[in-house]
Amino acid sequence: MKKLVFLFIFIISILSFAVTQKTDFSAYNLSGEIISGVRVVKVESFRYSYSPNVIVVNSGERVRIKLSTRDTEHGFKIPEINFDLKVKKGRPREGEFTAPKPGIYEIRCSVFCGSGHKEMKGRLVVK
Ligand SMILES: [Cu+2]
Repeated sequence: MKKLVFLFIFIISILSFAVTQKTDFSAYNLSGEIISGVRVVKVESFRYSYSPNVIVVNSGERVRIKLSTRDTEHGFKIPEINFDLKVKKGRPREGEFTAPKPGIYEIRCSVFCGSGHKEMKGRLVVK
C-alpha cells in the first residue's frame, strides 16, 4: 500500500513538472482588446488576487494595463520586466510595457495590503 502511495505521488510530481514546463501557449486565449495597436487589458485588484488572474499577451506587442482596486491600495508588479503600477480605490491607473520573450512571468502585489499580501499573485503568459 505504501508503495502505491509513493508511486502515486511520484506520478503527480512528474505531471505537475510537465505542466509547469509547458512552453506551448497556443491554447491560451489572448487577454483584452487591441485599441490603436495596443493590447488594452483591464485588471481589477482585490484582497488577495486579481481579476483576471492570468493575463495572456503576444511577445513584442505593446500592452496597457488599466488597473483598479475593489478595496484597498494594491500594486501590480512584474519584477522580471521592472513593471510596477500602484492603485488606490476610486483612482484607476494605467501603465504600459512591451511584452517580453515567451514565457510565464509572475505578477505580485507591491503594496502591503494585509495578511494575504504575500500570496497575492497572478501570471503574465507571453506567447
Ligand atoms: Cu498587497
